[in-house]
Amino acid sequence: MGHLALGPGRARAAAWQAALLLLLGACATSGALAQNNGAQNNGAQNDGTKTGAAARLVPAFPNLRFSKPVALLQAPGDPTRWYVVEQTGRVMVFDDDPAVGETRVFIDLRKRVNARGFEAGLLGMAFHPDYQANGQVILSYTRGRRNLTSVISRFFADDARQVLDPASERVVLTVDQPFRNHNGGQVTFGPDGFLYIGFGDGGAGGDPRGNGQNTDTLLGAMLRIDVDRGDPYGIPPDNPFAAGGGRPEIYAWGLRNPWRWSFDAATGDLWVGDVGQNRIEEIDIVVKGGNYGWNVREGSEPFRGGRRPGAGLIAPVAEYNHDFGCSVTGGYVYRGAEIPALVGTYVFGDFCSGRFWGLAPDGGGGHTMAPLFEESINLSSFGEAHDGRLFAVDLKGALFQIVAAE
Ligand SMILES: [Ca+2]
Repeated sequence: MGHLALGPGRARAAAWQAALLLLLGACATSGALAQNNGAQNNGAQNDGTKTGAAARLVPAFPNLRFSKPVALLQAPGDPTRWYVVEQTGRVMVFDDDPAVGETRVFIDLRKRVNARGFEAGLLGMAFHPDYQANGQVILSYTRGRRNLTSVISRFFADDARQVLDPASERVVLTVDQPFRNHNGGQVTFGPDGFLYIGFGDGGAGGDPRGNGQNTDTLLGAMLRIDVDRGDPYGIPPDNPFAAGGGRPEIYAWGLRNPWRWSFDAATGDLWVGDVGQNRIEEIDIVVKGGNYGWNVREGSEPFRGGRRPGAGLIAPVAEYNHDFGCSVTGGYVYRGAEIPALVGTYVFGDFCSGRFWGLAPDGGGGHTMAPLFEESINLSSFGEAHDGRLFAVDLKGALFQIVAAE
């Protein structure tokens, strides 16, 4: 992540869509665009129109601006409000009304968070599934001066669920970061009630310490812990290393920087956007015990002489190279009612290029990747409403909604 690609006009869209189709064709023959089980995707037959005409992006709350927003979510049981995580250290709350003109502070951690650095700061928030009853919220942030530490902490809301109390912090888990980038940082409760945590490989470039393939470190992995049992947490008994062989918190590994990810509201599938090194951005469906290849593979290709697919490494569901962006932002499988053509399609995009794609089931167990639209935003995250509406977050401060194309 790092550079801005601004101002791609709509006139260019046709050109890059055509180029993408060429890429998909090339990928299909080389196996670079493969479905989860390693079988080849029929991307070459993609005509680019299945989802390409379905949706567009519009300003969602045009009167609101935020300070480096990186997450957007609703609280369980409350469809009337939104919460925005600002990387600079606050969480803001506002009414779900396009005309809303006011936000208020849910919690201010600016003095506790180290947000100096492109990938540091307040990075994620997860409401406990029983939030309305217990007031629990998990926050994820980086702290420290010379060296960063990733912190996963529990906080408690007031009785009216209007604010989070900064003094209520109880640290759940910390991980020292050897370098300042690739901090991952999303936290989300899964449909199984366990807390999932995404951590990057520790940073620098090329994963110099081999954290991605090392199951004795929490870096380069998706974790799954039980915050309702144990002190400060418990291990789900069916975690891959619950009985030994690696860190028991690990759910899946071989990830470089799983920045944004989600559970399909209908199926529970865990979709992860894993940010690539210099060449390939990828989307994975992450399963328990899966090894997603980093740093022996970048996407579906060997990285610096690493081994070929098939040696126990799970290939991406989809990928694109850096002709089309520089840093993938994982999204959601659309389950809303307003865009029938998009239902069941996984929507994601690129932070740098502002290009959005859809991955639609191809009927044969794989997915077909097609461009959706392109906008001049720095796509930091997506947000899913309880009713399935999908939103996009621009790190520059604004929120957008994905709506049906006219
Ligand atoms: Ca991978």
